[in-house]
Amino acid sequence: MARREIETYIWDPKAECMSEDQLKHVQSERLISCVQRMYNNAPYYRAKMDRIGLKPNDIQSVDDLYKLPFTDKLDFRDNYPFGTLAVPRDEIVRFHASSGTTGKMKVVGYTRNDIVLWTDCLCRSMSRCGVTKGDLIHIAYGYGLFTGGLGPHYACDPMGATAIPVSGGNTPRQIQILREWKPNVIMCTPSYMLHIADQMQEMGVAKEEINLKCGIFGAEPWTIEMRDQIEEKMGLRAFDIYGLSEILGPGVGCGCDKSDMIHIEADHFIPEIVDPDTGLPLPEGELGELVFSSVTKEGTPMLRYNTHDLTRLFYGKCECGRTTPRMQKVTGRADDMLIIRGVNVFPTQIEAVMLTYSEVEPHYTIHVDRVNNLDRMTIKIEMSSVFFSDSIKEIEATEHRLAADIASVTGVNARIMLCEPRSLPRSEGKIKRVFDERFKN
Ligand code: DLL
Repeated sequence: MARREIETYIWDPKAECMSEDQLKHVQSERLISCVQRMYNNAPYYRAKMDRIGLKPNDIQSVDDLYKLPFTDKLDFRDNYPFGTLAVPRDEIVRFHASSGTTGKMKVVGYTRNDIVLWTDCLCRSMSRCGVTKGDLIHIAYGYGLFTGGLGPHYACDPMGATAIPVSGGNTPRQIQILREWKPNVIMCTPSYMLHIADQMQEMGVAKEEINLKCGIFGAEPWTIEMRDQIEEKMGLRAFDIYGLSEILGPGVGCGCDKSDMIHIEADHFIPEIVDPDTGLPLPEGELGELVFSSVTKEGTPMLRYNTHDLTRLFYGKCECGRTTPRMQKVTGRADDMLIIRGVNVFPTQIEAVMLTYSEVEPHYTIHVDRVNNLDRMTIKIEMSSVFFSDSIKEIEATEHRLAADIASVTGVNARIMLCEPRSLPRSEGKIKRVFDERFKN
């Protein structure tokens, strides 16, 4: 099926279409100034630099980035709640937070300028997906400490668009608004969009009764196959938006209408890909961990923050006209990667296989446990309601075919359990699909 055509826009051509040299110049100036600010105002980072004898003057351009020490989620844990701020607390106009290790949240502060920066980045993202003046935007990301709701909410104003702050949950009400208010843009997690699509089907609401031209989905890994399903089920054009609280929230990067990759706002967030084992920078196109330096942030700037998201970076001009670096869709997290009997397995690999089967729905959970000291992976997948009425024999045959296909892609034999339609948990936010029982006492 041909993908729906929609008109998209470049919000800020000056920033999004710079030459390589211009971008490098802007990044270098901003990096030098950020290192200086961090050294002077963020004692935890100054200590990291002192430990390796690095002075702000040692950083003269973006080529020196690799000399700087990394930061990661442990810096938030160790400096909880406000120790990562690089400005006095009373210059912060808003806090957001996401869950961190050992129950301590990663707390991020935004100054007034940070909010303007965030809004500007989201205007770039949303224009890239075809949002324009007069659009009616259904925001079903959670509002609150999570960045998904309030970030896009405030970007609607400068774009001249109208926000409907629905937040997550209460799916029948979401559908009522989609049907009666007829928003033409929706923003939520891809798994929640599928859940809404299912509920619509159950309630007998056809996609022709709603009016969505595009959906801006993110906050969790999803595949191209899942994107195609969403587009088919909802009759919209689906875009991938990426971000993390520690760096900004949504809007660190977003897809365009000409490629399957995500453009990064690299004048603000300098990306690198590093080897997960050695931490050494990897060249263009190599798979590794994504690292960002948020050089224009004031409240909580981060230098060389390791996201642990696995992806690849590509440079050069995109067909859409932008020259900003592009990252491939995130395939998973280095720390989410499952190692089953020594083999690295990503949930997205399993999802991609599953979605080629018309007998099943894209709702699944992966369970890993250990029997007689051997890892065992069980994948529960929901059957489609049409297939569910078929014979046990056919169900078993499909389970075997799925197991064989998944084994050939991942290299791991898994037990497949096809389940009744609507029997697996749904999510109104980020979905938890992996249940690893191996390391519990
Ligand atoms: O999820 C921010 C966000 C909100 C992004 C709404 C997009 C839309 P956190 O809760 O801090 O922030 O989680 C960040 O989520 O490191 C990735 O592992 C994952 N993630 C975010 N966007 C994507 C995406 C928000 N488009 C973590 N594809 C990140 C894959 C994503 N993973």
